[in-house]
Amino acid sequence: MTFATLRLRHGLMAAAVAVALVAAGPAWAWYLDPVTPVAHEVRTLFFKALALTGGFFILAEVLVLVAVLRFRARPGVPPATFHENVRLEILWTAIPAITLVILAGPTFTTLKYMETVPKSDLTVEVIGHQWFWEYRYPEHGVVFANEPLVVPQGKIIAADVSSIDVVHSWFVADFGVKMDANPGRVNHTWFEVERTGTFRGQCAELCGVLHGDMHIEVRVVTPEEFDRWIEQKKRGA
Ligand SMILES: [Cu+2]
Repeated sequence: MTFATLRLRHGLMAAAVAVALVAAGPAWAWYLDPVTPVAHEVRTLFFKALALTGGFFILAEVLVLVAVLRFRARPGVPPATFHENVRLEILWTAIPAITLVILAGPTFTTLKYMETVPKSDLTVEVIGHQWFWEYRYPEHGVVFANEPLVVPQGKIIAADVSSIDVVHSWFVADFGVKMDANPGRVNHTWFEVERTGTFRGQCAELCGVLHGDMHIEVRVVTPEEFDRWIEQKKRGA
C-alpha cells in the first residue's frame, strides 16, 4: 500500500467517525433538554467545569503552537535547547490544582444531591437480567419485564436498582441517572420527570453477548393516566 492510499484511508476513517458522532445526536440530548432536577444539576456542573478548565486547554494549545513555531530549527538556525523553569512549573501546577479544589465544591454538592433520595411518591424496583429489565411496583404488587417502565410526571420516583445475575447499569441520560445494578445489593437512586413523553436508555455495563439489546424505555404519563394504567396492570392486563 502506498503512502497516498494510506493517507486517503485514514482521511476516510476520520470522516466516518465525524459523521457517526453527529449521527449519535440522541446520546447528548440530555444536555440540550434535561428533564429532571438531577439532569439540570449535572448539566450546570458540566458548564462550571467547562468554564473553569476550558481556558487551560486553550492556553496549553497556544503555548504548544508558539513553542513549535518559534523555537524549531530552521535552515541555518539551530533549534532552541533551553528547558526547565522551576518558578513557571510551580505556577502551572499550583493554579490548575487550585482550580480543581474550587471545582470539588459544586461537584460534591451535586453528588450529594443525586445520592440523597427525597421522600418519594412511588417506589419502583429495577432488576437487571441477562438480557432484559424487570420492573416491580412493590406498593401495587405489579411485576413485569421486557416492557417500558411507566411513571407519573412530576412525582418523585425512588428506584431500587439490583440484578439477579451479573453487573448491569440502568442508564437514562435525560434523567441524569446511571446506576449500577449489582447482584446481592440494592442501589438507590431517584428521579422526578418534568414532562410527559418517552425516554430511552441503555444498559451501560458490559454484561454479556446481548448487552447491546438491553434497551430501556420509560414512559412518563400524567398522574391520572398512571393511576388508570396501574389499576389495569393490577387486574393483570
Ligand atoms: Cu446489562
